[in-house]
Amino acid sequence: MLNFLIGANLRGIDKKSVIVIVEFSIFIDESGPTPIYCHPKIEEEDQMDIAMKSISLLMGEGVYQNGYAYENVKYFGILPFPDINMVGITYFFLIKDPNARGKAKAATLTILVKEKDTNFLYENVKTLRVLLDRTAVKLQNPLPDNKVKEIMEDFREELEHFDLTDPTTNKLIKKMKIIFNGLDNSGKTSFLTNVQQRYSELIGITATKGIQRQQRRLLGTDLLEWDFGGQENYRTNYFKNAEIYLSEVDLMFYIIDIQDEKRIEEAQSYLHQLLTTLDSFKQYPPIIIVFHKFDPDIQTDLDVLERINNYKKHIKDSYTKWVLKFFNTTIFDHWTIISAFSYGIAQLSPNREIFRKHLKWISRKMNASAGLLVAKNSIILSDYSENAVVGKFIELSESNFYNIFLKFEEFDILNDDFVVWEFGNINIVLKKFYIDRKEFFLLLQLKDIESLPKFDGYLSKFKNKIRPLIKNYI
Ligand SMILES: Nc1nc2c(ncn2[C@@H]2O[C@H](COP(=O)(O)OP(=O)(O)OP(=O)(O)O)[C@@H](O)[C@H]2O)c(=O)[nH]1
Ligand SMILES: [Mg+2]
Repeated sequence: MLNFLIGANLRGIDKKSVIVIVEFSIFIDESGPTPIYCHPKIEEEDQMDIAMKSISLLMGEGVYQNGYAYENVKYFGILPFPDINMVGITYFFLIKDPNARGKAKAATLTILVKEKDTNFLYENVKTLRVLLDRTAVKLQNPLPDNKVKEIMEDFREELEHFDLTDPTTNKLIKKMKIIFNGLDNSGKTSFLTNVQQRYSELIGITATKGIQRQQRRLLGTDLLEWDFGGQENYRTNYFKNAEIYLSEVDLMFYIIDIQDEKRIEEAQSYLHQLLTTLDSFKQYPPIIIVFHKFDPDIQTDLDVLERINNYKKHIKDSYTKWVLKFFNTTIFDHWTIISAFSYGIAQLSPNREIFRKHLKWISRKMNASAGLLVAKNSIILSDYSENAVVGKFIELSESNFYNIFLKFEEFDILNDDFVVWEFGNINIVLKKFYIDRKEFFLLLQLKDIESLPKFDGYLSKFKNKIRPLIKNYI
């Protein structure tokens, strides 16, 4: 087995290199997942293991598209290969082939590192993704063996040049720095407190003095939340010492008090200053703009809505270097906050597309128009909906179902981890389940209940599909 080989210094591998194996595999109709190119030449059994794990991650109905728009089928994920003590970054794509079933063949390109170097993948995820994509495009047509070899060797060479990052920053627990910014009194601390559902503490919040840091563990990653007190004297200090406060940011929330019309300009100029600083550090993390204090009594106020739209447009047009997303939130509706927060966290997950793909799979099987996968602390790991209206509905109603479920549990009146609600033609299913002793919820909005008897079977497949990804959610 490979363990042995690594211990004995795998021949052909530069000891200093972090990247241990590169493999290209194809799913062949008659023989299943097949390694086509692997460097170095590890044992066949291990090559097969890599081919199987990476391809089976996404194989399934509907993948092939019958030769139609096959270029768009591209998934990317970080997965464990525990049998060989490695972690890989895998790119799943289709190769055009008129003779194959579905007129295309599934293929994967995988880069593997030792488990202890997992961080290397995360730290370089963006660059690796570009390199993988570029190579996959070259491999997307049927090619003779020597051509494949040539492309793969070029790919390896590119990786060698790039593989210079010293993985001394190895941490067993990944850390993500998430910053919360906005003017004083905009509601940052209340927002964060609300994420924790600590309603009782909302009353006692006072202005934050300087920066308040707290840490939250989510599926093996530490989220370091930095709450930046927004008073002017603190703000000045953040910019003076920007390399301390504003470096290595993985995600930023910017909170704007939508009710405080007088200070909107000031809020915009603070945002501008923050983004200019991030730009000067060449940092382009996802930015979540939160229009906060969007309380129930002003939600239908046309002036407010128009104002929000104008700000949104202005911000979108002004800052094109970042991925920006906008949310309206209020502490009077926990859900608005949890959905903004979850969206931001999902941006940190390299596996988010694969999660959605699997959620879509079970939703389709169950004839559901929408689905949500929720972690125990009510953070949404993934969502799927057939259309925006259903998406909105499920978003707005989820927390209610979830809370009723928890109440049922509290009073011990459930004899199963499973509830179905029927509202006319809508059926809501909520199921609690475990993966590696961690608790999750799946919420589905069904169009009919015909598929209910098959739910357990589908759920167990779904769990198998997401199990390897959960550990590497972020
Ligand atoms: N109406 C309304 N008030 C809110 C909401 N969220 C927070 N507030 C109130 O806004 C005030 C300021 O909230 P904080 O959370 O302390 O604001 P902050 O952004 O942390 O302020 P600094 O720490 O000074 O930067 C408090 O009185 C909160 O009760 C909301 O959604 N709606
Ligand atoms: Mg505060």
